[in-house]
Amino acid sequence: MNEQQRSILLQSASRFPPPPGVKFSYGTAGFRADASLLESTVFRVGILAALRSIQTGSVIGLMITASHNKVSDNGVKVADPSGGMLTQSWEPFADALANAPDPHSLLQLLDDFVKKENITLEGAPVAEVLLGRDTRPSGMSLLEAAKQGISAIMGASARVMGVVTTPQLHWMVRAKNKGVEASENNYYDQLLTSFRSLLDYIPQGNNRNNVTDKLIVDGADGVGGEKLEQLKTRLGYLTIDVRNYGDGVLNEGVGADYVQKEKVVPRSFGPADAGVRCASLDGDADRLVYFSILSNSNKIDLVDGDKILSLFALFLKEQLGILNGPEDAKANKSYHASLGVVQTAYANGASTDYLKQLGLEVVLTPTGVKYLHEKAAEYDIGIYFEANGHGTILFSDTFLSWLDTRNNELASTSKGTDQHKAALRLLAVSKLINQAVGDALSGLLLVEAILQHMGWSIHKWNELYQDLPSRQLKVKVVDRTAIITANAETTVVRPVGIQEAINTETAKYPQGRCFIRPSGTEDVVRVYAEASTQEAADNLAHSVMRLVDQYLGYSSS
Ligand code: 16G
Ligand code: MG
Repeated sequence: MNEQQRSILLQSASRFPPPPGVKFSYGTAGFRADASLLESTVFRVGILAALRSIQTGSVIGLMITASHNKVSDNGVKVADPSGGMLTQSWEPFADALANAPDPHSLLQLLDDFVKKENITLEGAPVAEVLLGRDTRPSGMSLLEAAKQGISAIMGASARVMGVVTTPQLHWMVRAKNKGVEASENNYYDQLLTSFRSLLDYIPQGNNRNNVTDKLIVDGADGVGGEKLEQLKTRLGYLTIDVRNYGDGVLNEGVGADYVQKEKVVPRSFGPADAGVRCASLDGDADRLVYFSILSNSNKIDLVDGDKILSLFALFLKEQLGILNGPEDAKANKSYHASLGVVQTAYANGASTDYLKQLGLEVVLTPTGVKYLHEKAAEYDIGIYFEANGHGTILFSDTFLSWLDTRNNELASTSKGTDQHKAALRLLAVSKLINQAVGDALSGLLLVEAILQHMGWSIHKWNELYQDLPSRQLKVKVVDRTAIITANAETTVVRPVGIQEAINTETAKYPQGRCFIRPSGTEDVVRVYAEASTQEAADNLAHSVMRLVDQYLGYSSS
C-alpha cells in the first residue's frame, strides 16, 4: 500500500469512529444493529467491498437493509460476483474490520489482509461496487458512508442503484458480471417476458377457470410493495391489489415474517378478504409466503416456504418427465438431470415426507441462505427454501446449455408438441426465477404462473399435504454460543447430555420432532417442536424449553 493510499484511508476512517463498547458480527445476514450505531461499520464494509471487487476483478454489491427487523434498525451485507452471499472465508475479516478500534489499527488490518490475500493496490486497480438500500430513512446517510468507504480505495468506484429490493441488487450484480445489462428495467423486462411465456404454454383446458384471478399482496410497508406497484401496471394477465406498499410503518404488524410466525392477518386485511388468495413479502422482498384468511376470524391458513418449494418441485419434476419422454429415453436423447431439494430442520416434517414420496432427493442444511444455496448449486436443478419463505431454484450451466440445444432441436423437429413446450417452460422458469438469491417478486410470479398452469386455487395448492402442528419458542440463556450442534442443527453435541434429554422428551409424543439451536440474529436459543396435535407440539416445546433453562439458564453455574 503506498503512502497516498495510506493517508486517504487514515483521513477518511477518522471521520467514521466506531461507537464505543459495541461488538459487531457479520452474522447469517450481514451486520445488523440499531441504525444509529452503523455508520462506521457501513463505511468499513464499503472498503471491504472495494477490495473484494479488486481481488475478483468483478462487480460486487453492497446492500443496506435490515429486512424484517424494525424500522429503526438497519444493516449491511455484501453480494459476491455470482450475485450470492459474500464468501464465508471473508467473514472473519469483515468482523475484524468492523471492530477495529481506531484508524491506525484499521490500517494495520487492511495491510495484513491485502498481503495475505494477494490483493494488489498498486497501479490503478479497477473496482466497481453497486450500492442499494431499502426504504428505511437511515438508509440515505448510511449509503453515503458506504460511498466514502469505497472511494477510500484508490481506483474503486460506487454506482448507486438507489432504493431496490435486496434480490434486485443481487440480480444486478450477477447480470453485470455475466455481461448482461443490469438496470432495474432490464430486471422487470426479464421477469415479465418469462412470466408471459409460461402463461403462453399453459395446456389447453387448464386455464384460469379454477383460479380466482384476484391476488392481494401485503408489501410489509417496504420496498417490495413499492416495486410491485410499478410492476403490476405491466402485468396484464394478473390483477394484483397491493396493500401496505409504504403508507404505514415498515414491518409493524405486516410482512412475511409476521404472518409466518404469528399466523394472523396483517394490517389492512380483514373479513372481506376471507378465502381470497393473499401473499406477503418481507421488508426487503427476499421472502414470500401465501395465506388465505379464515371466515370470521383473524386467523389464516398459512401457505409457507415449504409449500412454495413443493409446488415448484412438483412442476419441475413433471416438466422434466415430459421433456425426457419415453422415445427420447430409447433414443438416448434424454439427459438425466439431477433434481435436488434443500431444506432446513425448520421444514415441516409433512413437507419433507411429501417431497420424498414424489421420489425427490431431500437434503437438510443448517439455517441461513448461504448454506442452502451452496448445497442447491450441486444439482442440475436445485430447489431450496426455508419455511420462512426465502428460497429459489438454481440451474447448472451444463443443464441449461443442454436444454438450449434440445429446445432448438425440438423447435425444428417437433415444434408445438408437449415435449417442446416442456423445454420452453423450463427455460422460462430459469429466467423468471432469480438465481442469485431468493426473490419474493420473481417467486410470486412463478407461483402465479404454476397455479394458472395447474388450474389450481390456493386451497387446492394448500391440500398438497397437511402441515404437522408445530411450535417455536425462544429462550434467553447465559451464553448461547455454549450450544454446538451437528447434523444440520438437528443434534446438540454440547452441552453434553442435553440431546439425550431432548430425545427422551420427544419420544413421549406421536410424530414428535424437536431441536434447539442458537439464533444467528438474536441473543436467544430457539426451540422448534412438532407433533401430531397442537397441544402436543406446545407441550413438547415447553418441556424442551425447561431443559434448555436447566442446562444453560441463569440458574445453572
Ligand atoms: C437470517 C437469514 C435467514 C435465516 C434467519 C434465521 C439470510 C439472508 N438470512 O435472516 O436465512 O432463516 O436469519 O434467523 O441468510 P435466526 O438465526 O435468528 O433464527
Ligand atoms: Mg429479508
